[in-house]
Amino acid sequence: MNKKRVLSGVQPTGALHIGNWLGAIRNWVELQNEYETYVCVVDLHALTVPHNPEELKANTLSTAALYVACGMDPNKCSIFIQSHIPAHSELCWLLNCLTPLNWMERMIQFKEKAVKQGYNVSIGLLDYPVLMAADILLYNPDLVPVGEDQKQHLELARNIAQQRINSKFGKKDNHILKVPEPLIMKEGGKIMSLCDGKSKMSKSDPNENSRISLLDSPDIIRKKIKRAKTDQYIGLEFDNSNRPEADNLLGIYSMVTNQSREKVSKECAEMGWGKFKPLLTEAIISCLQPIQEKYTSLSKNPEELNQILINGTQQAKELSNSTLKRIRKAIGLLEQIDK
Ligand code: AQP
Repeated sequence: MNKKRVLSGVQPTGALHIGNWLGAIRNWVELQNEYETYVCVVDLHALTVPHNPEELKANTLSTAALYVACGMDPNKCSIFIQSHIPAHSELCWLLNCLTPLNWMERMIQFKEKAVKQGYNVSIGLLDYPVLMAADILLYNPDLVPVGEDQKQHLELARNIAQQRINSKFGKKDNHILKVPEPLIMKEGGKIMSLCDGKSKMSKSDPNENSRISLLDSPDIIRKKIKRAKTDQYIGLEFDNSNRPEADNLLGIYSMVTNQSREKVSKECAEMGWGKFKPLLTEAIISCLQPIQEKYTSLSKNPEELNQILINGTQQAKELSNSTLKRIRKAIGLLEQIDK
């Protein structure tokens, strides 16, 4: 029986942090054993906010290397860079012409990021969810792993596939595109900033101390956890809305030690911050150590990563080109005549 297919990606807008790992990449590592898995570095999405070209190049490469360092196995999945497959941009244009503007204006992420950028906000940022729909629909996945923050974008991709492509241009029993289902991950829903338990840990937060990056040295991790915001209470607990920092840091501790929430709740119920923070620090350092070692070894052998990306691109191109060809034909674009 054919395996079901999943697709996901991270945008190289900065150094990957433990939120990206616990909320996304660590889950993909499990998924690749069960599903036909495609993961990409969505560099075209990183252009939707102001960027520095040299940093973008470096972040794109290090994100791909971190996928492998975190356990994505090129023998079990296809790893590629979004912009290496022109079909993403082309399908984005086709979908742009079929997507009503008022669907886009409702997107929460656009509203939040647009406020931060003010009058300088780009059309690309408004269009981000259509590009994401193109990324997804090109690969006809059955499932798309999504965190809380991306649910609305996946819903848009489903609506475009169903209402704007299949219903308008497909035949009753012969759909052009698969309408993917969300795969809601059990763990790592939302890791919050170390400086404010109510806002999401983000690569692009200007305050470095708000996040633990996957490549932070043990000393940096110690400093960041030492500075992390706490409260005046003794004893760590989950789900107390007056204590978002306790909930967040205890959640991280539970995930990095692979212990249940019940177990860590009991362990830390009477513990003061002074005892908890060193415990959390050492747990983070030791679970990042194998990732950092693998990353260092990959950096010493760039040819290995290159080959992984060449193979992944080849596999992704075959699949995406066949979907694009089907859509082009269905919407009435004349087929190219090869000599
Ligand atoms: N704080 C988080 N907690 C849990 N999961 C998270 N993800 C991101 N931040 C957290 C998950 O990581 C995947 C890739 O994210 P992305 O880089 O494509 O977009 P993002 O959600 O916008 O990530 P950042 O780090 O916040 O980047 P910037 O600052 O550039 O916006 C997604 O599956 C996401 O859910």
